[in-house]
Amino acid sequence: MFSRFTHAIVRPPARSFADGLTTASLGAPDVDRALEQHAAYCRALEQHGCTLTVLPADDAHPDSTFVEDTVLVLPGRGAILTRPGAPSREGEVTAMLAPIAAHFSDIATINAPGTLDAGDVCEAEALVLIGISHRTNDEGARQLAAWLSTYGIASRTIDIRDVPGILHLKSGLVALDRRVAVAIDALATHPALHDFEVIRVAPSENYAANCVRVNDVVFVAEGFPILHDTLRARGYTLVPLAMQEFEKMDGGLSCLSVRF
Ligand code: CIR
Repeated sequence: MFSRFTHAIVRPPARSFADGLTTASLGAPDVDRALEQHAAYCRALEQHGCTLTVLPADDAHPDSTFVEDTVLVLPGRGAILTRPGAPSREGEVTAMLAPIAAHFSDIATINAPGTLDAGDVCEAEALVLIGISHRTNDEGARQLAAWLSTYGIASRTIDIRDVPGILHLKSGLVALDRRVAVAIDALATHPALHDFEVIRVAPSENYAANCVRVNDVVFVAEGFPILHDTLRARGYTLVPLAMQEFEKMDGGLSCLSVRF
């Protein structure tokens, strides 16, 4: 079983949120709506067992609400601060140090020339899948794999640079446990998933692949009935959440929190 989460770090979207990076053609996000959706996400984390550390919004970094990209944590063990692949996001990492240091004593870093966005890191208990993307390079993946191995955690890489429509590995693939993954078609048959049972996401619902198990439930984006029905039929209890304003900025459910 995945460890149970008792904490999460979150950061509300900044007033500058609409100035962040995006490849989506869904229009500009409404910041007030994004704040409401973020608040509902935070309430859901609290309702399902997480005490929140809420960082102040940061207008200087429009993408700073996507905290997951800045640090990878191994609950109860260590943390590694990343080196985001987009220059405009590099400065987001500094603010994570204090909240992470409050909970972890072993804190490592990804160093140049390595780059890594933790949205490219798909955790599956004692196995971690690392996406090589336009944000995470081979050197960043190598540094992460070396650090994970010090904790006895194996890793595999998946190159997503030619997979259209996803920014990070976890935009298209998540693990619900060590044996069950949710994936878009383009990733579902990747050799790195050979020992997983893969729940395929219908192409019309690709955005919903980025769901997150939080203790006894699975957080999913609202409005994707095919995946919802599939997961419910398999016995998962779902918590659908409004994510439309974050989708406009290429953000998924997982990237709004660091959970441990
Ligand atoms: C970016 O392009 O970096 C942000 N607009 C979205 C980051 C989303 N992060 C994630 O899916 N892990």
